[in-house]
Order: sequence, then C-alpha cells, then structure tokens
Amino acid sequence: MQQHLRMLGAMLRAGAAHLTALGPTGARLAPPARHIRDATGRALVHRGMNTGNDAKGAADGMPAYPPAQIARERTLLGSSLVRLLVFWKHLEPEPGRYDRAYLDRVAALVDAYAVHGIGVILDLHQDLWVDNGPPAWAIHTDGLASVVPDAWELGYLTPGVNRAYDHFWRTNAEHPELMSHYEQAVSVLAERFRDHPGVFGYDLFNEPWPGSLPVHRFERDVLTPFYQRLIDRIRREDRDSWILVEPAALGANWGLPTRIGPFRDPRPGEPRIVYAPHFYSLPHDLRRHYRGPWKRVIDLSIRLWARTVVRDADRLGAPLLLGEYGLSFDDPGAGAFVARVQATLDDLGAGSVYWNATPADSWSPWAPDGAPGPGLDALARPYARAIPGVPVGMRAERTRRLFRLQYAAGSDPAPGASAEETVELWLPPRWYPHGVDVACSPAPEGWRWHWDAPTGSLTLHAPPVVGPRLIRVMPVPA
Ligand code: IDC
Repeated sequence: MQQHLRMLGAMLRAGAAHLTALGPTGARLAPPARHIRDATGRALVHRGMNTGNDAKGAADGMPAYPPAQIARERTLLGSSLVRLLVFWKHLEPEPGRYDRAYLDRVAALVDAYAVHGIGVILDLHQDLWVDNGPPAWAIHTDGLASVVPDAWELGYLTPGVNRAYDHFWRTNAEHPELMSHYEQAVSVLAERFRDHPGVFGYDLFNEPWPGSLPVHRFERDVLTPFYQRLIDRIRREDRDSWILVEPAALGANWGLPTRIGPFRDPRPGEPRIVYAPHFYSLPHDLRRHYRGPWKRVIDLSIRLWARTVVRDADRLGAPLLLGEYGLSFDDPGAGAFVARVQATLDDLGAGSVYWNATPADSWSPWAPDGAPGPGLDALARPYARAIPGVPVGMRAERTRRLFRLQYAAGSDPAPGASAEETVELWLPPRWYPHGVDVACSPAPEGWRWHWDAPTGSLTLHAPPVVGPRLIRVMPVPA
C-alpha cells in the first residue's frame, strides 16, 4: 500500500514540476529521435487495436473477431497493426508441454489480418497474475487472499497477488523454475512465428507488476535482465521481428519515467527494439469524464505522459509505440479525450494501438453486433502511415476535415531510398464522402497522388526533396 501511495505522490510531484516547466499554454512536443522504418527507410506510423479483451476468458484463448470484422476494421479505422493477446497458460498448459493447436489458432488469426495488410504484435498478456495470463501451475499465492475487484487494478493491493509475483520474479527462492519456463515458452512462440510474414513483433510481458519489490529496483535488477534474456532467446529464432518492451505497471501508465534498459539487440544491423508503454490518465480514471475544468487536469496528464515517454524512448534508443490507451465510450467526453490523445501522438509521429476491439465491450469502437458504435468516429482519424524522411508532425482537424503532414528529408538515414519518394496516408472514407484534394509543397514536376476511396488509402509520389515538405489534404465540397 505504502508503495502505491509513494507512486501516486511521485506522479503528483512530477506533474507539478511539468506544470511549472510548461507554463499556461504549453510548448510543442518534440518527436522521439528514432522511428520504426521499412525496408526503404520510410518512417512507419502504425494505428490499430488491441484484440481483444474477450480472449482472456475464452476457453480456446482466442478473441471472437471474424474475418468480416477485420475487413471492417481495415476499411473504417485504417488499422495497420494490431496487438493480439496471447497467454502463457495456453502456450504451456502443463510444464514443458506446448499446445501446438493453440499456436495454429493464433497463426490462423494472424493470417486473417495479413489478408488486409495488418501486422500483428503477439502480446504476452497477463493481468494481476491471478486474473489471466499464466497457467495455474505457475500461480503460487500460498493461500493468501487474492481478489479481482470490479476496479480490477485494486487487486494489486491484495497479498496473494503480490506473493504470486514474488514467486515468479524469484524475489523469494521457492520457485526459480517459473521464469525459465516463461523464457522457454517465449522461445517456442518465436520459433513458431519466425517466418510468419504477418507477425510484426513480440510484446514481452504485459504490465509487469513488481510484487513486493520497490519499482525502480525491480525494473533495474529483475525486469531488465529478464527482458534481455527474452530478447536473446527470441533472436536465436527470429532475427527480424520487432521486440516490444514495457515498463513496470502502473506508474508508467500515468506518466512516470521508467528505469528499464538499456538493451542490447544481438541481431545483425539496426536494433529492432520498441519502447511500448501504455497510457491511462489517472485524473480521468478518478472521475471518468472529460469535460469542464477537469479537462485541463487530464490534458496536463497527457502532456506529462508524452514528455516522459519521449525521454524514455530516447534513453533506450528505441522508437515509441503506445501499446494501450482507452476508455469506455459511456464516459462523457470520451470521443474528445481520444482525439486529444491522438493529436498528441500526431505531434510525436508515434503509433498507437487502442484498448480494445472486442465488440461487446463499451470501450470498443464497435456495437455488440460488430457494426460501427459510438466510438468509431473518434477513433477513425487521418494519419500518415509511411513517411520518406523524418516526421515533424501531423495534424488532423475534424471540423474542416483537413489533414497536414510535415516531414523533412535528410538527417535520418534512409538506406534503401529510391529516386522517388512515396508517402502513404490513411484518410477515413466517412470524412470525405465526395473525395479529397491534395496539395504538396514544394511541388516538384511529376508529383502525383491516388486515393482509393473504398479503403481510405492515399499514395503520393514525388521526386525527392532536401529539407521540409508539407502535404495537405482537403475535402472536395459537396
Ligand atoms: C481490463 C479489461 C477489464 C478486465 C480487466 C482485468 O478492460 O474488462 O476486467 O482488464 O482482466 C490494462 C491492462 C488491460 C486492461 C486495461 C483496461 O493491460 O488488460 O483491461 N488496462 O482496464 N492496464 C491498464 C488498463
């Protein structure tokens, strides 16, 4: 308990320090130094969903997300990347026995996403250890109480939950085999998916909780070497996929800095490690609305988080990807909150995957039958997917349906860069019922663009420029 109060105190102090630093208006946020890049050196910005919360309780470990829903997600939300929940308990139901049928089911879903060009992060999920994630044989609460309350995060305050993590992290010496089993299971996962073109990468551990250890000591002495072992194990199987590392739960979700890393990526060439923290606004979660004067407090929590994660990503030398953020669309102002978070990510040129896609969930963009729900329009926003240079910023303006992208060619090396630049944007078809118009500056001779209205994909080709480039999209009037 004391630890949690200390965490909250630290967050408020950090918030106050930022408040002074920012002043009343707040300066523009600087993007992180590194980006995820494709084979031709373009910076990639990914958007998509977590799929999905319903997998936690499913007997087969799979979300109910049929191909038609994936097609809808691609068309209406423009997803390019999803974070698919996978569970150690389904991978290794008994010690040393790996369930190949489960891996096949996961592979089939990865294939279904690949049909629509959507990459998949295999997210080794768990919550509270006792709620979902590990197999029963890896949960040792020693008879202490562990509950999953309605406000599930409060389960972290129960002694059985903390004891179970202490056993896993070898904080006590009674079950040293558990972490080794986990490492082996991740290795089996990587062996299965090493050549699978639909797999973008592996998220090593969802929101690791320190148990009884102080957060900073846990991140430095336990989590960092654990991640490094997992990275080394994955790289023996799979040299090319991205590896996503998360900070310890829960303070980082609110904007506290992490102490994990640095990590060594033993693959040949550029490292492929992504810093993938989550964002949940503490002031939002305390009152569950985004309106009135309280909005300013929530906005501050967004800015605090953004400044912290850019610094952490830069310290790790890693690109940034927001692995979870979300809220119920029953919360007043939820749509405006999503727009605000997205605008912040636009400033950073950072990707995000929203929590989560399960249609029965009020957090999801979908109605229970899978049709568009009240959250869809908030989540469907234009973005630049592939940028042949250094993203400087992008801005989507809903009322006038304007989108602008600024980037600079030059300082960030683009190894395979070709004679022409190709920019890829995604524009929600529902924003542009009569089509789009595009402006490019500078506009060298031969530049051209094509918009595929049904899918929202816009491709722009232009001879390369040195220096800044600005692309603007406007609606064609009715
Ligand atoms: C939540 C689900 C909720 C479920 C709970 C525990 O929305 O229905 O009861 O998990 O299984 C996270 C976690 C993510 C949470 C999400 C929202 O990674 O699993 O899902 N969240 O609370 N961290 C912070 C928030």
